[in-house]
Amino acid sequence: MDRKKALELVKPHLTEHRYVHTLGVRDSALKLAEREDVDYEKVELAAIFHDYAKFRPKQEMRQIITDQNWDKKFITYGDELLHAPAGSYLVEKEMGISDEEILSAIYWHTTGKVNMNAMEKVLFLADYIEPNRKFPGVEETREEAKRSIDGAIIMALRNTITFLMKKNQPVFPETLSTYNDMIFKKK
Ligand code: DGI
Ligand code: FE
Ligand code: FE
Ligand code: FE
Repeated sequence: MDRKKALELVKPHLTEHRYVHTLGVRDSALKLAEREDVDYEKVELAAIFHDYAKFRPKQEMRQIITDQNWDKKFITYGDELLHAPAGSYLVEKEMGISDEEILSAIYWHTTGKVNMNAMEKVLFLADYIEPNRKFPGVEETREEAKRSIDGAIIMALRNTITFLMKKNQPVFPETLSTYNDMIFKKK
Protein backbone atom coordinates (compact mmCIF):
# COMPACT_ATOMS: atom_id res chain seq x y z
CA MET A 1 0.00 0.00 0.00
CA ASP A 2 1.40 3.42 -0.86
CA ARG A 3 1.51 6.43 1.43
CA LYS A 4 -1.23 8.38 -0.35
CA LYS A 5 -3.67 5.47 -0.18
CA ALA A 6 -2.84 4.80 3.47
CA LEU A 7 -3.47 8.44 4.44
CA GLU A 8 -6.76 8.44 2.52
CA LEU A 9 -7.85 5.28 4.30
CA VAL A 10 -6.97 6.41 7.82
CA LYS A 11 -8.36 9.96 7.61
CA PRO A 12 -12.08 9.16 8.00
CA HIS A 13 -11.29 7.23 11.19
CA LEU A 14 -9.61 10.18 12.91
CA THR A 15 -10.44 13.70 14.07
CA GLU A 16 -8.57 16.56 12.41
CA HIS A 17 -6.37 16.89 15.53
CA ARG A 18 -5.55 13.19 15.52
CA TYR A 19 -4.83 13.25 11.79
CA VAL A 20 -2.34 16.10 12.26
CA HIS A 21 -0.76 14.09 15.12
CA THR A 22 -0.55 11.09 12.78
CA LEU A 23 1.28 13.14 10.14
CA GLY A 24 3.68 14.30 12.85
CA VAL A 25 4.31 10.71 13.98
CA ARG A 26 4.94 9.75 10.34
CA ASP A 27 7.53 12.51 9.93
CA SER A 28 9.24 11.81 13.25
CA ALA A 29 9.30 8.06 12.62
CA LEU A 30 10.93 8.48 9.20
CA LYS A 31 13.52 10.78 10.73
CA LEU A 32 14.35 8.33 13.53
CA ALA A 33 14.41 5.47 11.01
CA GLU A 34 17.40 7.04 9.27
CA ARG A 35 19.50 5.88 12.21
CA GLU A 36 17.92 2.46 12.72
CA ASP A 37 17.89 -0.71 10.69
CA VAL A 38 14.23 -0.55 9.64
CA ASP A 39 12.27 -0.68 6.42
CA TYR A 40 11.08 2.88 5.63
CA GLU A 41 7.87 1.85 3.90
CA LYS A 42 6.86 -0.39 6.78
CA VAL A 43 7.66 2.16 9.45
CA GLU A 44 5.66 4.75 7.53
CA LEU A 45 2.60 2.48 7.36
CA ALA A 46 2.92 1.64 11.06
CA ALA A 47 2.98 5.37 11.86
CA ILE A 48 0.05 6.22 9.58
CA PHE A 49 -2.16 3.50 11.08
CA HIS A 50 -0.90 3.53 14.71
CA ASP A 51 -3.98 5.34 16.13
CA TYR A 52 -6.46 3.80 13.68
CA ALA A 53 -8.70 2.51 16.51
CA LYS A 54 -8.46 5.60 18.73
CA PHE A 55 -12.15 6.49 18.28
CA ARG A 56 -13.70 3.04 18.14
CA PRO A 57 -16.32 2.19 20.77
CA LYS A 58 -14.57 0.96 23.92
CA GLN A 59 -16.86 -2.04 24.14
CA GLU A 60 -15.87 -3.13 20.64
CA MET A 61 -12.19 -2.85 21.53
CA ARG A 62 -12.65 -4.78 24.79
CA GLN A 63 -14.46 -7.52 22.87
CA ILE A 64 -11.60 -7.84 20.38
CA ILE A 65 -9.04 -8.17 23.19
CA THR A 66 -11.20 -10.80 24.92
CA ASP A 67 -11.90 -12.75 21.73
CA GLN A 68 -8.22 -12.79 20.78
CA ASN A 69 -7.33 -14.08 24.25
CA TRP A 70 -4.98 -11.15 24.72
CA ASP A 71 -3.75 -9.96 28.12
CA LYS A 72 -6.82 -8.86 30.12
CA LYS A 73 -4.73 -6.13 31.69
CA PHE A 74 -5.15 -4.19 28.44
CA ILE A 75 -8.80 -3.91 29.54
CA THR A 76 -8.32 -3.34 33.27
CA TYR A 77 -5.40 -0.89 33.40
CA GLY A 78 -7.08 2.06 31.70
CA ASP A 79 -9.15 2.68 28.59
CA GLU A 80 -6.29 4.53 26.86
CA LEU A 81 -4.56 1.17 26.39
CA LEU A 82 -7.35 -0.43 24.34
CA HIS A 83 -6.66 1.25 20.99
CA ALA A 84 -3.17 -0.17 20.58
CA PRO A 85 -3.89 -3.93 20.54
CA ALA A 86 -7.40 -3.39 19.11
CA GLY A 87 -5.86 -1.18 16.42
CA SER A 88 -3.41 -3.87 15.35
CA TYR A 89 -6.35 -6.28 14.94
CA LEU A 90 -8.53 -3.82 13.02
CA VAL A 91 -5.71 -2.64 10.77
CA GLU A 92 -5.19 -6.26 9.76
CA LYS A 93 -8.88 -7.06 9.27
CA GLU A 94 -10.05 -3.79 7.71
CA MET A 95 -6.95 -2.41 6.01
CA GLY A 96 -5.54 -5.76 4.94
CA ILE A 97 -2.15 -5.13 6.49
CA SER A 98 -0.69 -8.48 7.44
CA ASP A 99 2.95 -7.59 8.07
CA GLU A 100 3.78 -8.82 11.58
CA GLU A 101 6.39 -6.12 12.21
CA ILE A 102 3.90 -3.35 11.45
CA LEU A 103 1.15 -5.01 13.50
CA SER A 104 3.46 -5.55 16.47
CA ALA A 105 4.66 -1.94 16.44
CA ILE A 106 1.01 -0.80 16.53
CA TYR A 107 0.10 -3.36 19.23
CA TRP A 108 2.81 -2.13 21.61
CA HIS A 109 2.91 1.58 20.74
CA THR A 110 1.23 2.81 23.93
CA THR A 111 2.82 0.55 26.56
CA GLY A 112 6.14 -0.40 25.04
CA LYS A 113 7.38 -3.96 25.46
CA VAL A 114 10.47 -5.75 26.71
CA ASN A 115 13.08 -6.28 23.99
CA MET A 116 11.58 -3.86 21.48
CA ASN A 117 12.87 -4.23 17.94
CA ALA A 118 13.91 -1.19 15.91
CA MET A 119 10.47 -0.61 14.40
CA GLU A 120 8.72 -0.86 17.78
CA LYS A 121 11.20 1.61 19.26
CA VAL A 122 10.87 4.07 16.40
CA LEU A 123 7.06 4.12 16.55
CA PHE A 124 6.95 4.28 20.36
CA LEU A 125 9.31 7.26 20.45
CA ALA A 126 7.89 9.05 17.39
CA ASP A 127 4.42 8.93 18.99
CA TYR A 128 5.88 10.67 22.03
CA ILE A 129 8.05 13.35 20.43
CA GLU A 130 6.21 14.27 17.21
CA PRO A 131 6.22 18.06 16.69
CA ASN A 132 2.59 18.67 17.71
CA ARG A 133 3.03 17.16 21.19
CA LYS A 134 3.09 19.72 23.96
CA PHE A 135 3.57 18.35 27.44
CA PRO A 136 6.16 18.84 30.17
CA GLY A 137 9.37 17.01 29.34
CA VAL A 138 8.75 16.59 25.63
CA GLU A 139 11.39 19.11 24.56
CA GLU A 140 14.10 17.41 26.64
CA THR A 141 13.06 14.06 25.17
CA ARG A 142 13.29 15.49 21.62
CA GLU A 143 16.79 16.74 22.37
CA GLU A 144 17.85 13.38 23.80
CA ALA A 145 16.40 11.60 20.75
CA LYS A 146 19.00 13.43 18.62
CA ARG A 147 21.69 11.75 20.73
CA SER A 148 20.21 8.40 21.65
CA ILE A 149 16.95 6.71 20.71
CA ASP A 150 17.22 4.36 23.69
CA GLY A 151 17.99 7.25 26.04
CA ALA A 152 14.95 9.14 24.77
CA ILE A 153 12.70 6.09 25.19
CA ILE A 154 13.84 5.82 28.82
CA MET A 155 12.91 9.49 29.32
CA ALA A 156 9.50 8.96 27.70
CA LEU A 157 8.85 5.92 29.88
CA ARG A 158 9.96 7.75 33.01
CA ASN A 159 7.71 10.72 32.19
CA THR A 160 4.71 8.52 31.41
CA ILE A 161 5.14 6.37 34.53
CA THR A 162 5.56 9.47 36.72
CA PHE A 163 2.53 11.12 35.07
CA LEU A 164 0.37 8.06 35.76
CA MET A 165 1.59 7.80 39.35
CA LYS A 166 0.85 11.47 40.04
CA LYS A 167 -2.71 10.87 38.86
CA ASN A 168 -3.03 7.75 41.03
CA GLN A 169 -3.41 5.59 37.95
CA PRO A 170 -2.15 2.04 37.52
CA VAL A 171 0.96 1.45 35.43
CA PHE A 172 0.74 -1.42 32.96
CA PRO A 173 3.28 -4.04 34.15
CA GLU A 174 4.91 -4.32 30.70
CA THR A 175 5.57 -0.56 30.77
CA LEU A 176 7.52 -0.93 34.02
CA SER A 177 9.30 -3.99 32.60
CA THR A 178 10.16 -2.01 29.48
CA TYR A 179 11.68 0.71 31.61
CA ASN A 180 13.75 -1.85 33.55
CA ASP A 181 14.77 -3.65 30.36
CA MET A 182 15.98 -0.42 28.74
CA ILE A 183 17.86 0.64 31.90
CA PHE A 184 19.63 -2.72 32.19
CA LYS A 185 20.68 -2.65 28.53
CA LYS A 186 21.82 0.96 28.62
CA LYS A 187 25.46 1.36 27.66
O1 DGI B 1 -2.74 7.56 21.36
P1 DGI B 1 -1.83 8.70 21.69
O2 DGI B 1 -2.48 9.77 22.52
O3 DGI B 1 -1.14 9.26 20.50
O4 DGI B 1 -0.64 8.14 22.61
P2 DGI B 1 -0.52 6.74 23.35
O5 DGI B 1 -1.02 5.66 22.48
O6 DGI B 1 0.89 6.65 23.82
O7 DGI B 1 -1.50 6.86 24.59
C1 DGI B 1 -1.20 7.76 25.62
C2 DGI B 1 -2.12 7.49 26.79
O8 DGI B 1 -1.90 6.19 27.30
C3 DGI B 1 -1.89 8.46 27.94
O9 DGI B 1 -3.18 8.86 28.42
C4 DGI B 1 -1.20 7.66 29.00
C5 DGI B 1 -1.67 6.26 28.69
N1 DGI B 1 -0.67 5.25 29.05
C6 DGI B 1 0.55 5.07 28.50
N2 DGI B 1 1.21 4.08 29.11
C7 DGI B 1 0.38 3.60 30.06
C8 DGI B 1 -0.82 4.33 30.02
N3 DGI B 1 -1.85 4.09 30.84
C9 DGI B 1 -1.72 3.11 31.76
N4 DGI B 1 -2.73 2.86 32.59
N5 DGI B 1 -0.58 2.37 31.86
C10 DGI B 1 0.49 2.56 31.04
O10 DGI B 1 1.50 1.88 31.16
FE1 FE C 1 -1.93 5.81 20.47
FE1 FE D 1 2.89 6.76 23.28
FE1 FE E 1 -0.49 8.43 18.71
